[in-house]
Amino acid sequence: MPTQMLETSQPVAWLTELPPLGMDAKSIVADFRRYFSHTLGRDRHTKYAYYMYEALVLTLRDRLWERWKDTRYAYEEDGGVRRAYYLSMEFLMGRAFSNAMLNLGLTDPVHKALQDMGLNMEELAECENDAGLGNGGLGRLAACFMDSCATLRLPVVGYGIRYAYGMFRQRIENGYQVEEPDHWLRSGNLWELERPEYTQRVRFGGRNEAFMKPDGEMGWRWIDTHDVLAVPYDVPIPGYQNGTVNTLRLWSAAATDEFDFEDFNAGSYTEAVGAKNMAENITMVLYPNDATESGKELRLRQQYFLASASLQDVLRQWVRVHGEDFTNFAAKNCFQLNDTHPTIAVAELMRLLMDEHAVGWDLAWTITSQVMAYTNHTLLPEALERWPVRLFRQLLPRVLDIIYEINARFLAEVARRWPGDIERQGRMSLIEEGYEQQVRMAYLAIVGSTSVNGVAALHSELLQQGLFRDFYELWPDKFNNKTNGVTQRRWLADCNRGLNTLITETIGAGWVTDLEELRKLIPYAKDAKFGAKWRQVKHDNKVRLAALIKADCGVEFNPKAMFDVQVKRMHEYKRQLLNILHVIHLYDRIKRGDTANWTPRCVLLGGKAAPGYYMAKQIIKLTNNVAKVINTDADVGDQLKLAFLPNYRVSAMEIICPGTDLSEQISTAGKEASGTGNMKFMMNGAVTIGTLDGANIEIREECGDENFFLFGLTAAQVEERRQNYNPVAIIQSDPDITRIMHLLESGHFNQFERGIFDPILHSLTSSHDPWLTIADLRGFLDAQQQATLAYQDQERWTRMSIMNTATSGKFSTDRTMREYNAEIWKLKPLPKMPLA
Ligand code: 17S
Repeated sequence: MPTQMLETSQPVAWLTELPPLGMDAKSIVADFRRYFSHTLGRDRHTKYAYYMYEALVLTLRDRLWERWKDTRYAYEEDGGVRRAYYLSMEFLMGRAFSNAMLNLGLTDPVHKALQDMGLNMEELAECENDAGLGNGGLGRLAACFMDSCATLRLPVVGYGIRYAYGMFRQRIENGYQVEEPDHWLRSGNLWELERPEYTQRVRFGGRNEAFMKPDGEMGWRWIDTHDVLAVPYDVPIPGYQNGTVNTLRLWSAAATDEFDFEDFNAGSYTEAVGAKNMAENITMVLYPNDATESGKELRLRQQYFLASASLQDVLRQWVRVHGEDFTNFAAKNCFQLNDTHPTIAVAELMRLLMDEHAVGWDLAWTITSQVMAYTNHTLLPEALERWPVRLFRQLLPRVLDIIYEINARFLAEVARRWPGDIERQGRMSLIEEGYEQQVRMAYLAIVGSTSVNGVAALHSELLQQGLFRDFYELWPDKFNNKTNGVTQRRWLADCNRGLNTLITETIGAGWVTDLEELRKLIPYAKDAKFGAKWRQVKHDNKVRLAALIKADCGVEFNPKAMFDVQVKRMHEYKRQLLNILHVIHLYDRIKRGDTANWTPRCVLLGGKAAPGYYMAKQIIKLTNNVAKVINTDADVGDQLKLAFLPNYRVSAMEIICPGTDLSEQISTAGKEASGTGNMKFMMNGAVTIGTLDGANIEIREECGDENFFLFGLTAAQVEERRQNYNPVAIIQSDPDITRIMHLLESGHFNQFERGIFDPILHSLTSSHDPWLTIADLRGFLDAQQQATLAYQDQERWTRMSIMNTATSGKFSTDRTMREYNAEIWKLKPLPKMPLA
């Protein structure tokens, strides 16, 4: 046992309250200077922005640390308050610096401090790497949830994985995506606190052995395992100016000592050291697929590693206070499963309770099925996780046995409810039969949970009527909706300083913690003077965005043009292709001289493709080729620009959404579970062009039909249209579409790369195209023309923009978290903190 993991018997009476740290510019300057010189040991020869950034983080961090301790103590009141744990394989945190300043209420003092020293804040902030520990919406949602829980003073702990390599960095080479490793921890991470004292041991492999328990019952032992240590790193999550700092606990894998000794005894020193990697591999890299299951053994190891370490950590804390009495465990704890990725926790909690804490099956199951809650994030069949039984048996034999037992008891319940309905039993079984038996993780999550929710009204409805229909019939009360949100602290207050100031001057600052307050802006939508200021802020944000695009794409965006933006993961269902077809249409009109009453447009796309997703990568290449033709054509000039922004990430979105006029949310209806980028754009005064999909439906309900450009088939119509879909007939009967397709087919955008876009053309023209892109194209072109006309009337556009921000209140994660808490978690907010 390393000495740091052993408690001492020495007293802690000396550990009394320290005086609170100063929150003024003067104290900040003093700390900053001391950290730079004494702690970091730098001087005038090492005047690097990075060291100044470090000194500033250390200064801010002390102020987080003192609030963090108060919050931890508050968790322990009355033998421990009821808590929720958010289990997620992804937390897409982005940068912490600016958010920490905002939530500590230090933005102005730090500004003043730096100004006094003559330092430039932006340059220091740029030193921080994004924590890219997530793929997209699901991971960023977890991060927004953490912010809102801390702001609402909810006792919620996040549990995740500390990947050494986060989401890959994307470069564009000859128009193609190239992936580079994201070694985000290279220069260390000052925002985390390693806690080796809370290390857990996670087991893999081995076999099951039966034995007789003292009471004569049969018990199982899981033996001959290969163990890995899980070392926690805690990340502070400050609430908004409320003295509360919650915890995000990220696990990192380390080899055990025995791991080495086994091989040392065999006399192979180098092999033993080399074998360490096998254990430490587990948390090396984030899987970069966002919608297809990977099916890889290492991924299952990651999932079990997260679930087991987190559950053991919670049980350890429980036993420390309550001993081996678990009667109140379910009253004090609940676990929210972020998709099926951590769902193995259902079986693992059963195992830990039974095998490690001597709880019988019935009580263990009562506890487990009361504490688990499952959130589904996708309807795409290819995203539904299934793990081969064979893999489970190899890696987690004891866990597999428990899953079989859960299934047997569950199927008996199905049989009681629907006697003789064998087909239904087969459909609902946790084990899918076939060439290879598979564990259906979503079904395990439903059976093992007290709550199952989707992430937008339409999505939850489709889950109940489609994907999970059988389970909805069995347990209608388990199912519910929790429409997603985003945190307005990061996604408006912090990333859009200009709008923050204008809004706060106009209606006060209440909206920062109560977003519905933005409704007070509605009367100002018709106020010409306010409108002019609104436009000026948007213009300034567009200048800033244009500078980013110039720097990263080499393309000039004129801030007077309409900024039309689609940034999100590259996926066929999100239909970036539909967007490009519209751009080609505009290009075609310019080339034909059909430009009477033209509105200049600058179209921005950005997003990563999963490295193995061929079509998504081709769509990136197509975007870049079309961009090259358009941007270098003298006839086009300022009337139309197209750019693909490489390496889309959280910190890029913080510049993109404030500078956007038109937000593209154009997925095939029924495919985008919710979307959250759509909410960030709306909040920042972009108008949406979109389908009736995911949260778009609720966005349109809030802002009103007249402030939203709607087009496309509904989810029901999509299902119907698939039966008789003939894209070629549509192409032939619509001259605009004929010309667009002709430009593509003629090789105009790939003159020296013949045939490279054939797969794209083939999918667009196939009657089996699942995304029905051509079916929605006419409607899309018309809606785009409506947007153009609206934009020509700048007063009208400004009104629409203001109305979008003013009615975005519903899409705060504060509302989302209140709903989770009222209906699932039932936590009591922590008391007001001393340093609020
Ligand atoms: C998204 N789902 S990112 C939905 N699933 O597509 C959005 N990732 O519509 C929604 O707004 C968002 O969730 C938040 O609710 C996502 O293996 C699935 C996934 C991730 C990783 C993986 C497999 C699947 C590495």
